[in-house]
Amino acid sequence: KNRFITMGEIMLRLTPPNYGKIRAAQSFEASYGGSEANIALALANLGVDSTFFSVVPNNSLGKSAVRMLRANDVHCAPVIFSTQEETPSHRLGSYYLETGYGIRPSKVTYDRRHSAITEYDFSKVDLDALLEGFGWLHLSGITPALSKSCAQFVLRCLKKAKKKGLTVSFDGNFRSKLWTWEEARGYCTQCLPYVDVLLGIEPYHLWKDEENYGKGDWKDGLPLQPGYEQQDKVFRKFVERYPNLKCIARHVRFVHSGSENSLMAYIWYQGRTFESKRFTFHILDRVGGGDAFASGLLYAIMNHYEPLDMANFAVASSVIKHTIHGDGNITDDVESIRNLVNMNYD
Ligand code: KDG
Repeated sequence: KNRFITMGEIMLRLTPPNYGKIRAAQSFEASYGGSEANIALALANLGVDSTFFSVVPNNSLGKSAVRMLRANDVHCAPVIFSTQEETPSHRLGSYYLETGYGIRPSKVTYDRRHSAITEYDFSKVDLDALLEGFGWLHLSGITPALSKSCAQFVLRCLKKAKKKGLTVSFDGNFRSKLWTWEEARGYCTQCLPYVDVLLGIEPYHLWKDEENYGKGDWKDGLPLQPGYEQQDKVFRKFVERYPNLKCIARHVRFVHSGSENSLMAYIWYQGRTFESKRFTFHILDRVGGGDAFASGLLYAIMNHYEPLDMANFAVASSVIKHTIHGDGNITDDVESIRNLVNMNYD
């Protein structure tokens, strides 16, 4: 029943070693990442039956990306290895990550235009067949920002999944390098009626508050840090408008000095807002932290955790990811996250 499927772009990630600067790099460490792939991997690591769908070029790069997921127990049977005729640029997207250190933030440089997934004609995909047998679909606001065909496909997936009775989760995942706020807001608004579990609404927190729209404390990637009341109000507004939403989650980061930072979360579940513990820790690599949060939350919902425990588990999952190099939350088991949740922590 909990068979899980997600769809999105997987990319080659190139990172200068030892927190180096790209401008001085003489070598790059290669790994693979992409929000939805990260979630598929994290859930598989926790023992969930997890499937990934994407389009990659049928060359060594595409095959290596998929092999990495397979090595992490992700099912990749639906992945399309496209031919050069189907995707003329025949590229696997990539991104360069300059890992931040202390006060110096991480920097992502995309090299993903014309990647195979953006050039593929998704009208060829039989969605009924693709989603058959799954209980849960996860999508994000990154894929629709990639191309028109991707955007159409994501909406088709959402509608079909609802029709077939799957639980649908959606992470807003705003990427300012791919589209504008207005575009993202317009598109995501169309998705909301089909969503059960909503994440990544940080940049969208003023969606309904037209008067303040775009003027909030969200600036240059720094999130507004809401208190309980304020967050509860935002959640209520969302649910009033979209009563289909069963859970809304908000991952909040507080940046302290140096590499110290704290994370906590608010989740809306069964008509109430719950506030998680707050974890303070040092960051090793924060890329993929939001995906680890999402996968932790999804896991907790799938396993019927109590709402407060869901919020704590999701944050703890993200905290662990922040201590691991690479996008993927390579956790040993559920226990390692539970231990962190149960730790007497301040
Ligand atoms: O959440 C992590 C992602 O940002 C990273 O894997 C790259 O998917 C990516 C994107 O589009 O930013």
